[in-house]
Amino acid sequence: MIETHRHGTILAIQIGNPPVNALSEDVRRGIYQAIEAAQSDDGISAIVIHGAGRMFSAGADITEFGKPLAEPGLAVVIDAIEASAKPVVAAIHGSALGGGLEVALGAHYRVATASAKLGLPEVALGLLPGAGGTQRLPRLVGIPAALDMIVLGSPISGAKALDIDLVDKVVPEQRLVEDAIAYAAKLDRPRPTGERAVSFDGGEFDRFAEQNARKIKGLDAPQACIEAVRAATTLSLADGQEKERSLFHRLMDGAQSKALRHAFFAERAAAKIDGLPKDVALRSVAKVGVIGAGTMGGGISMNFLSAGIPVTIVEMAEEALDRGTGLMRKNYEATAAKGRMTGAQVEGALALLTPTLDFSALSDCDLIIEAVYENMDVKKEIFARLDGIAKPGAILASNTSYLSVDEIAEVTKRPQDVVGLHFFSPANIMKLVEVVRGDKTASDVLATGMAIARKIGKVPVVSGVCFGFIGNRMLDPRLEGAMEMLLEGATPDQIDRVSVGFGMPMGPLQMIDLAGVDIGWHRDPTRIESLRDALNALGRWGQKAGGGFYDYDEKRRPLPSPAATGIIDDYRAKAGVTPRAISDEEIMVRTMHVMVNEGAKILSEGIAQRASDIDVVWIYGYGWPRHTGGPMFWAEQVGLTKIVADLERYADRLGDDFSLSPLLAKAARDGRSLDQAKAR
Ligand code: T1G
Repeated sequence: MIETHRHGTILAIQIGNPPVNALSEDVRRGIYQAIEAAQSDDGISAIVIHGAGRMFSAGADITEFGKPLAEPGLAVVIDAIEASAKPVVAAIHGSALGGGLEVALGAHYRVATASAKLGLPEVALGLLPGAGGTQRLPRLVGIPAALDMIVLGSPISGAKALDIDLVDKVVPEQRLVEDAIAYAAKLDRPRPTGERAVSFDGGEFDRFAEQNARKIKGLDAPQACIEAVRAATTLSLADGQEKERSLFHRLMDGAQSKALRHAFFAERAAAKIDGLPKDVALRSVAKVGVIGAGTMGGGISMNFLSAGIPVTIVEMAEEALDRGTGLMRKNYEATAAKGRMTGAQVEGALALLTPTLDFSALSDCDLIIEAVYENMDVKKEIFARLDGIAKPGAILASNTSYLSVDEIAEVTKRPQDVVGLHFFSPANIMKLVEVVRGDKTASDVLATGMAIARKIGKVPVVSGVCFGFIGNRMLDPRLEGAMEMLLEGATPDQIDRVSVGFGMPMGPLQMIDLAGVDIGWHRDPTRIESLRDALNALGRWGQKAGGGFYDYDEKRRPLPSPAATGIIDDYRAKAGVTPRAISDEEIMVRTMHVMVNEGAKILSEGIAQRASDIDVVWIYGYGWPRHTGGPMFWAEQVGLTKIVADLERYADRLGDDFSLSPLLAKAARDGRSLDQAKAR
């Protein structure tokens, strides 16, 4: 855990707690004892603290949260560092995050590598830096930089930290400890951060709040972070820490932090494939093939190109190929215009792209992703051809969003090499990838699918094979409920407002407008068998046609549509429906509770490995508000008994094909979580 080494009169304290040097109880005690012992050791003139392995420290040990805190608490350790009569230097490489950076702030001086990542991401866990960070950082870097790092959780590099005086020196990684020791040997006095005053003009807080209003709206932690930083401008260090501590404990006990900590661990749990050895040998993916240069094929290709992986993209016709590659360039240039990529990076990425009409060009690809029209016959034809072209051992993936990977695999002689890689649109932006394991998908193919998704910056979740996998299968009852209530008397805005008020980025009807009201439409305007048919028949195909359930302004903001209202009223009249008032509670049950019910079925069927995987799908695939933890975590916080009772209360309106999940009913009855109920 903690090792100390002497280098002349310099004491080096090494934090060693793999994999991320979390500041667990033993680490805190070890640092505290080493600092205290050094005070009375005349042979020591200065102290260096550094991390073993790949980083300085990822901060407090999050696994200890919720348990009684063992002394010494982190703030006590950091106060002891700052109170040291001998200068203390923090030597930072890799990550210094959360409490890790707070340890460095307690030190009197800081040395870092240029590529080090220094940050206070506690706000992402629904917390705030609780060991002096909100008080010491403003004293070192001023209010604007402190607010960015603390309220937005934005990390900075060692090089940037030097620019803003957060670190005193930047040194090469291979000489970090050596240079820090040499630097410490020249120091003759401590430099307590707490003795500094905060320089500010008072306007920073208003300017920050104005610029970031949307990002922090409705979230407890950002507001508390601002309050704590403001305290640093008026209170002494000790009083400011008192304020920080009380705000921290209030957040820790709050629902939002519990949900955000759940989401943190859920994302990491999703990377684990039950029953698969952690070290299964992965297949090498040096070259990727993509079939289809449409919106999805282009977006998928960009992920690999941006990660430096060459892509051969195949289309049937020159015009489609040119349109697809043109759209990729346009998307890259839009990113560059926002300053997120340089022109050279754009050209570098596109230089790795090989557009072709020649299907056999895929023969040297290690992973081939089919991203064509969502039609099983088309997909089967492509996989049959692939079987004869792809090299042995190539992974054959379909980007299908609903269809059976097993059925697709059956047309090949290598079903073990077939897997689903379901990207979410826009594929170059959305982080979720459902990695769909077929009955015959080999373990190393599944593991490679998960690893390559992470390599291109995605969040992968394993799904079994069913219609719609995890996310879209839960989306279906949500959309059906919305359409039914629209027919029964609710307005589009009333239905969507419930979801948006809950924190979803958009409601179900806005989502249909975005995706296309005409998706799955039979295209016969004379055949009107549903509300969607009625809208489609009159060209109200959604945003792409200028309007669907809503009209849209020049900024594509949804507006109530008199035209859509008229079509809906006419359809109701023809269907003999007398509109009725529908409560927000009913809308919640028929668009949200029904998803939880479907999620419980997905869990009980083994399509999802664990309830938290379903949460990850909805947070990263559909924008479920992270501060509520995802649909399954949220349902457990609401209480499964209440969820079941609500569904039963509206049973007569949930349609004939609705059935309550037995697992959900059992978990509610037994007072257990869904995972516990499944395990019994
Ligand atoms: N505590 C305990 N375990 C942690 C941890 C932490 N702080 N950070 C990561 N892990 C585990 C993680 O669950 C995984 O476990 C393994 O380490 C590898 O992590 C008082 C209150 C540092 C950028 O928010 O951002 O300090 O799954 O897969 O991709 O003010 O980990 O292998 O069993 O993420 O290389 C604030 C959280 C804490 C940083 C490395 N700190 N960590 O990424 O590895 S609160 C954070 C990260 C705090 C103080 C407050 C990342 C990373 P397993 P990984 P990675």
